[in-house]
Amino acid sequence: MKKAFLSGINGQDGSYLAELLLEKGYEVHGMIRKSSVFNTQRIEHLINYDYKKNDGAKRFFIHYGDLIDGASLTRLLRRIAPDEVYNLGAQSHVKVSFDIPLYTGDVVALGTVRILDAIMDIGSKIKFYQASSSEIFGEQSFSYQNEQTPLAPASPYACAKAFSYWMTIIYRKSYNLFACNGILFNHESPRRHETFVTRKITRAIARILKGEQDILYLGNLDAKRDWGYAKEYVYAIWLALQQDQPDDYVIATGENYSVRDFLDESFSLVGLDWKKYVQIDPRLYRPNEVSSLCGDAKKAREKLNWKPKCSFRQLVRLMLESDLNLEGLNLKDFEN
Ligand code: NAP
Ligand code: G4F
Repeated sequence: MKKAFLSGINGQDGSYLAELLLEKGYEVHGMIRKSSVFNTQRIEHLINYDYKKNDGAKRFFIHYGDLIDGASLTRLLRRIAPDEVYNLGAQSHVKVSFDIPLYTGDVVALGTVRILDAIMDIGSKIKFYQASSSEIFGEQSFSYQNEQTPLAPASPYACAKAFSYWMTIIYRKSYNLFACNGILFNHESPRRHETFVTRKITRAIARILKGEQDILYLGNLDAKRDWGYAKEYVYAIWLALQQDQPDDYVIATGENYSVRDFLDESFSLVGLDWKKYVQIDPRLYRPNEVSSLCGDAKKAREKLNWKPKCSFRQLVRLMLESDLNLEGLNLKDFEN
């Protein structure tokens, strides 16, 4: 039975990837950091569900640790001896990274090296996945970004991700480590944190319909992103580590839409005009915005045989449906 170790297991991707690995029969070990409030909301169903091996022993484990604490990482990896390590943990908010650049760099950039070094200490047979990001491309003149596109990070977060992207490649080349980067474009789901724009919008619509919110404050409505469905993207993450050779892959839908498009699509599903609710708050603008990102995932299609199925419209719908349900509402009751 394969063993996997995941940092960031309580994040959007960590929770979906843990589900996938458990379905595939893995023993799954997830790392959570100590926080003053409960931070296991996305994996409660996994903790409470008794995943068992054939011999009746448990298959799902949670451990305390932190990407800024290298000793904890080495200790955990030595004790668990995983076959695969997925580094999904991060201070993942681009705008927040301008406020806490040092912390972001510590977690996102140095945290990756701490895991790579722990793997080197223990044994280089471990396969390693690094959660890289389309943000490393920054502002581009190319309409589509792929594995050959030069990096031009535009935020502390992107710069830290660019550092860990290169360190993953450097460790692969220098020490023959099975280390892969997944360069994932934006991917969303009902488990997306509410501070990201898609979920902020769908959550607000549900609250507006419930009479709990009147105004939705947003920043730049013109930014365009290539938005896919997180559940499909974690399958690509897993596929990357099942190949014979380590490599780097862009994972994207190949279509992009603006924040304004997302507003049009989501509000119109419940028969509302977003212009009556949305107000621009200049504080939500970034000091340095990336105006447009759109991925070319040809390599993943050809080498991993991966392609996304969920369309932009389906994604908006499934997120909205989920947020309405959380408020005790039903999307069908609002559709024309
Ligand atoms: P997420 O929901 O923000 O999850 C990140 C997780 O990292 C959280 O569970 C968080 O723990 C944990 N974390 C934060 N600081 C940590 C630390 N110091 N030590 C250990 N864990 C820490 O992010 P996601 O959307 O699932 O994304 C997963 C990864 O892919 C991230 O690295 C992100 O940067 C990257 N990525 C995401 C996207 C996207 O569109 N979603 C696209 C490209 C790349 P708490 O729960 O305690 O906060
Ligand atoms: O939802 P966002 O915060 O996502 P962003 O910045 O694209 O980053 C996400 O995707 C990256 C992959 O490309 C990941 F690496 C990263 O970890 C994260 O998951 O913002 C999307 C766009 C931006 O252009 C932003 O300026 O929406 C715009 N926006 C407009 N109003 C807003 C808001 N973003 C947020 N978070 N909140 C707003 O009120």
